[in-house]
Amino acid sequence: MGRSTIRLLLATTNAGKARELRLGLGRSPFRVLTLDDLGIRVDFPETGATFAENARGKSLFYAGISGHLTLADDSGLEIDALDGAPGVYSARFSAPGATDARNMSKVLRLMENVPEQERGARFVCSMALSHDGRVLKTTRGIVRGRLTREPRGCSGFGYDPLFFYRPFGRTFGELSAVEKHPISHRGRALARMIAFLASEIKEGRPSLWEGGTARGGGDAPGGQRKRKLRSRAGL
Ligand code: ITT
Repeated sequence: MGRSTIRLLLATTNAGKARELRLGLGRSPFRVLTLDDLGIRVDFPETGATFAENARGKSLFYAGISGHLTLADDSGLEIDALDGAPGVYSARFSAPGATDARNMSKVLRLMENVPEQERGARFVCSMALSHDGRVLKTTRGIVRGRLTREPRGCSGFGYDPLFFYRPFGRTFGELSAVEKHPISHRGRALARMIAFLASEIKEGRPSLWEGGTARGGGDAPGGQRKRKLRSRAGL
């Protein structure tokens, strides 16, 4: 498979997310870029009431700045006993710009007197893919687990050391990236996004990636354009 010229921007400032997304896209035909690679330092203000709203806004925002096909992930932890909190506030639960350690301490404090059978929680991930002012696809992934009473393990990021995943008998903080990916909320949302991208590429639909910053090559007849796109995608 030749090296692809189709660029896909990961619209995240979170290094943990970026690592996991890169892992999941490892065998895809895209040339994966980060905001850092493009020198984009501006922050998207997340004011949405839902993960889906924030993911759409984030992907449109960075697609507009970069001109590239752009994938955004908005995600977080929803705790049953806290009526779904921290939810969309997961990253800044204890304070704006909070550390993972402080966010985990707050969760543990709030959950201190919650009995075992009421410690259910889920991670949710909404993804949105945008280009040229349009959201092309949204997907969602969820994984259920249970909150521990103290952090366990130091893999991953965010609330991973508190999130006990029963089928593996370990917290996400005790899983390797390769173990976490296929069963995680992010891995599940990404698998759906990759399936969409693969079918778009197979069909040779040009809307996703024509040109670096704008549409281009639009004068190729259908079959020729399809072949060109498939070959650019390394298929
Ligand atoms: P970007 O918006 O730049 O992508 P962010 O960290 O602000 O980065 P979100 O607003 O989507 O991203 O907040 C996600 C937070 O939810 C993240 O900071 C963690 O605290 C938590 N989270 C999401 N996915 C997680 C995971 O796989 N493991 C542990 N915690 C996770």
